[in-house]
Amino acid sequence: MKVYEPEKVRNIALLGHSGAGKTTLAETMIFESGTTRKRGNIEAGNTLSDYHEVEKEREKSIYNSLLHLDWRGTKINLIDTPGSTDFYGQVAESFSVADVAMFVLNSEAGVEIGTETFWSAAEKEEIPSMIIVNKLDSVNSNFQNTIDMAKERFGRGVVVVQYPYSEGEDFHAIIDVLKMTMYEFPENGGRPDKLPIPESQLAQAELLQNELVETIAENDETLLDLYFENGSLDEYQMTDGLNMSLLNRDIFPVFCTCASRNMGTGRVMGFLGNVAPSPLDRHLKLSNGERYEIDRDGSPSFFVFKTASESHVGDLTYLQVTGGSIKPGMDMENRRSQDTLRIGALYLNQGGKRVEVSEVAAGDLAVAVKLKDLYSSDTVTMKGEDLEFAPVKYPNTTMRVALKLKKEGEEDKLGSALNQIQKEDPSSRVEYSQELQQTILHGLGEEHLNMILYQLKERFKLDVEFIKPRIPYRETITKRVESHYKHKKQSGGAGQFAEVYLSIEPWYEGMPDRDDLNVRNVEKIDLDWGGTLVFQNCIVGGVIDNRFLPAILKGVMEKMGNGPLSGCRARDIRVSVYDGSMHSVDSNEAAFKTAGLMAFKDGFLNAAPQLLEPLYEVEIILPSIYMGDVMSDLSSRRGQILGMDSEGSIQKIQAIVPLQELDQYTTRLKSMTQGSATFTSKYHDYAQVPHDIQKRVIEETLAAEEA
Ligand SMILES: Nc1nc2c(ncn2[C@@H]2O[C@H](COP(=O)(O)OP(=O)(O)OP(=O)(O)O)[C@@H](O)[C@H]2O)c(=O)[nH]1
Ligand SMILES: [Mg+2]
Repeated sequence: MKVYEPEKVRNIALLGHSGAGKTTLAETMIFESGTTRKRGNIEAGNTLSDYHEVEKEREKSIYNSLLHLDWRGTKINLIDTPGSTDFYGQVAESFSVADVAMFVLNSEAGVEIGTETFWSAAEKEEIPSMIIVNKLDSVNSNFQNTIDMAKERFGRGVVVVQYPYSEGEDFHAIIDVLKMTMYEFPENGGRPDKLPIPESQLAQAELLQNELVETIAENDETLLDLYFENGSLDEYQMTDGLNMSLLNRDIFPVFCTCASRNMGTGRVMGFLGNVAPSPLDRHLKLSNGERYEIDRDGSPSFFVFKTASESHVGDLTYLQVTGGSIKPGMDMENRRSQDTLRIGALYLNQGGKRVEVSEVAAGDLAVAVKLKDLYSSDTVTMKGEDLEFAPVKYPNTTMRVALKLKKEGEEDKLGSALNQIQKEDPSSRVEYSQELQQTILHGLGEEHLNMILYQLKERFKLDVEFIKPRIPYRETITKRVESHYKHKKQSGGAGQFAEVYLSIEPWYEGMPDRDDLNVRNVEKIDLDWGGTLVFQNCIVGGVIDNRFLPAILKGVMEKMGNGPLSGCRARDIRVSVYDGSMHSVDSNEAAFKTAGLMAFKDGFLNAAPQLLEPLYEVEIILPSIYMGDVMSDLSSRRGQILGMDSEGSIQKIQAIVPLQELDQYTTRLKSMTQGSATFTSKYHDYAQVPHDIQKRVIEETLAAEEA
């Protein structure tokens, strides 16, 4: 296998809504380039890209996969991504290394939500983007509608390079207004005949060509001058202009394919080879925000954009070479851990198949095996160098479940399985919550979480199920009380004695000092679980020794961590110790701790205690037609609307919703909006729960404690 120089490499991410035909398109491109002899398809479960059993079973992509082909001396790397937004993590990885985002649109449906979501992301990452309109052979194909939608959503930069001569079952030819040629395909696709554009189509083709030329010229002054001088641009000038406009995201050129019948991919690959940017035209981002240019002559380095593992092979590290070239046997250093690692075998992946190579040069993508302790987003350089690339931007999780083992004794096995899953899929997150006594799994939606459950069961052979995660409620009080406790024990030898008087009140930032008490010392404690405890020493006349105050605080803190009301953590309280007594022999720290704890507990329960629940700030993006349903559902979830915003037919809602009401919300939202809405949430604050819910929660918690 030859070493491809960076100018001969194209890194392309295939993106778009589920079912648009990305995997089929990748398969067809690789076949048409002559890189493989057989063309698989989704229905037969034999594509190069969807090689995982679960992908074959479900007939859709779940993991991103790396493929490559050679088109007339240019190596085109394809990263086929899943279209479901539940697998956004997989898409995010492709953004780290893609120089072109190739959006595949289903001509039956136009711009769908997955496409829209990933388009915005590609826009943020400033990745040059192009559009393939696929499925032009399907009965309901509507090219014009697809283009209109794309222009409406993505702007004037969307320009037609190709359009179908006819669509639906009769689809067999594409008119190309850059080449001013018609490509006519044989019955079963493959290499087309190049024909002059038919008379009946000339006017339309010229109109579209003008639009293309004008858009190109608009973005380049030299070309604009030439355009005014000659009234047109030749093909080479257009190609140059296209390259620049593509790079600057001024143009999103549109091509046509019928992936399942092998029509149109040759021209797309030609465009990628001749016009699309190479890694040298683009820059990578460093973690310090600066730009980095891929350097063929520089010191060897690479960036890890994905990790996986396979049963017979072990760890797989997906990487982009960012400097020089790398070869087996080289000793390099992981910048994060500063561990030395020796490069072993290097491969080019064709989905699950691999071809071994002896060298990979800057710009290119490859897979290394058996490199230990490399994580996605790691930078690897030669010893002691100072280089660190910006990490992959994984999306925030939107849904959580608790994991429950059905068999006891498998906790360690579950722990290491979850570690492995998180390593390979950083868009999932696992935490063991001491507070909730549950293992909580966070993900991007039901499909994502179910896929993790599937892995736990099938790959790691664990008998687990999902259960409802508990809510981290908090407790507080709503009025001031005075409380007194005398701890006295006389059993056999030494006795125990401690007496304290506490004043307990709700605390808030900026509350006035107690001028009725002689405040001698104030301790403000930021609690680990959020909120504050203010502890004041207001003892007069030394009725309690100073040395016993920390013990009283200890008692209070213990009860704060295991709230008097329901066992949840307490917050935002001011406790003033203002009186008490001690005994010269029987008083000790343990006695004062108990007295403090008991006085606090009694007082708390008399101070109109209140349960608090976590609120989340959610942002929902949805097509306007579903506004009514989503809004009334939000109000049934005790949601409080903060604002609404609209952009075209897309609406944005911001609201505050209790965490308790967000259980399964991702799924509900999808079903209400036919999968067209997305949402993100982040912790906002704690607030009082309504009385009826407080009653129920306390009963439930106490019942659970008893059980
Ligand atoms: N009629 C027609 N069907 C197609 C075409 N391309 C793909 N298909 C079919 O559309 C379905 C979805 O194709 P995929 O290639 O799996 O789509 P995808 O974009 O990879 O979907 P995800 O992996 O779920 O994101 C399959 O049944 C394909 O056979 C096409 O050009 N015409
Ligand atoms: Mg796919």
